[in-house]
Amino acid sequence: MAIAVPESVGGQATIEQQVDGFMMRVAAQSPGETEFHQAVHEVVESVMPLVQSKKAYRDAKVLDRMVVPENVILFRVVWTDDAGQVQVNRGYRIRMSTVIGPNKGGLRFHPSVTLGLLKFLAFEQVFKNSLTTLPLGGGKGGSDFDPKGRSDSEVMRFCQSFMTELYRYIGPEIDVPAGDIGVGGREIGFLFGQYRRLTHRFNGALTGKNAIWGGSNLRPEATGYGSVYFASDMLSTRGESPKGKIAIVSGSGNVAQYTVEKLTTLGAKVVTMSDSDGTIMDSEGITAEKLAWVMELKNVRRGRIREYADHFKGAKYLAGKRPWGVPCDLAFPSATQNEIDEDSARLLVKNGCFCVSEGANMPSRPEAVDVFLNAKILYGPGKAANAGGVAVSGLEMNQNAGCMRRSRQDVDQQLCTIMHSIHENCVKYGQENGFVNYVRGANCAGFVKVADAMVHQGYM
Ligand code: NDP
Ligand code: 2IT
Repeated sequence: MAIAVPESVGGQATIEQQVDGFMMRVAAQSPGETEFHQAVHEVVESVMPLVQSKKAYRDAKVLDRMVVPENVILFRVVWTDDAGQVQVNRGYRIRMSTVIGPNKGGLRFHPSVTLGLLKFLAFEQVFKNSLTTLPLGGGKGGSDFDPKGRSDSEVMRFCQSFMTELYRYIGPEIDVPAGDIGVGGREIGFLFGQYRRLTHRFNGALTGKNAIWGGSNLRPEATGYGSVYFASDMLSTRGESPKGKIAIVSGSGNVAQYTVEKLTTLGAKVVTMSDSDGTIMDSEGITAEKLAWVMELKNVRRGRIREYADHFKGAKYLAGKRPWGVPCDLAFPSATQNEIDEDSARLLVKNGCFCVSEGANMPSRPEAVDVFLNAKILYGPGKAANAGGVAVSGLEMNQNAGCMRRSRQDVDQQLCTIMHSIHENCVKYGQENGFVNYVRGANCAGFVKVADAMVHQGYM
């Protein structure tokens, strides 16, 4: 049956009607891509008043253009497993926007990866990258390949096959992938090796490289550290700091690990980490020594977080549970999208949590976001709070282009400066009678730069 879809969002309609009309069209154009619709809805709700107030944005149809990728690459990845069996996966790269710089964004290897999931991530990335203050466009890619339980040789063969197609589409001035879920230092190494072999070039076509072959100091730490710096900035608006606070963290991968590290250094006590099977709760706190054990468990032995509770006797393992029921002051969702639903958000607020900083991309469902905003707690959405990772990727590109290397202190200083600037921009655009709505702030601040660049560069 044909769907009646409004052609335009102009006229006398209210902002809400305009948002609904726009979303009907997006849903009709991209059926079934629920995470993409969710991400678009959140941005459109924030920016529609800006669009309606500026004729140049309406005339140039900036919003209609932003929800259609510039280009999508979908390819077959064939490889053989250790048993000699042929395996077939799907590979993707979504080139969402190049209006303020080359496409930039991570690669995700996870069985849940689909075109729609990557479109949500690529869409978010455009605004996040705009917020970093650096000249970075937006993109995202990945595969439904599941690295869990695979040997290093299987991961290498998969990465080589993946890059054998992708290499034609990337490059330092074109599109620069990096890591995300399931893609860390090991995978970037295999991907870069194959890129170099196929192109006969050593350049900055990927970020997140090892520091001994072109990577930036502090890139592994950047997302987690940045999320804590952003939380500190939010806390400082209420005369508070992480020191002495109880924090919960979800996930136990790259972002979670360095979030725990920075929080602990700043004097907070972190009492949880998790993976897709369950959560560990350690009421004595995950100290630097315990975190070093977790890093060895996850990054070297590639084990499961439940082993923490066997090793550290005071800790409990909550099988099948997420951390949100554990009382805390600060929460750092750092695992995956939609990991906080409405009930979890209510529980967090009820138990006294007053600051949420999102290391993950879109970890809170829209109803959970409403709970945080209505409770007027400090809520930093992913596209602002986790922008430190891509920001240091931007610095890595810059170091590669200039054949130079910045010190750890220098990169940390720049990361702090960038996170402060993102925070300031969110405050500038998100003020609501003394309360800062960081969702609106991040969406509007990220949007304006991209929309202005689209107007300047003509219709394309
Ligand atoms: P990792 O692969 O290193 O770690 C992911 C962690 O999240 C693991 O503990 C994993 O558990 C858990 N997880 C993944 N999927 C699920 C799921 N469906 N349900 C429950 N837990 C899950 O990834 P990163 O740490 O790099 O990424 C974490 C989040 O941060 C993602 O949302 C990513 O998009 C975002 N992000 C990452 C950046 C980066 O620089 N790496 C930058 C900005 C954002 P398990 O082992 O069981 O799968
Ligand atoms: O979601 C993200 O910002 C990332 N996965 C990092 C992207 C990057 O290019 O460093």
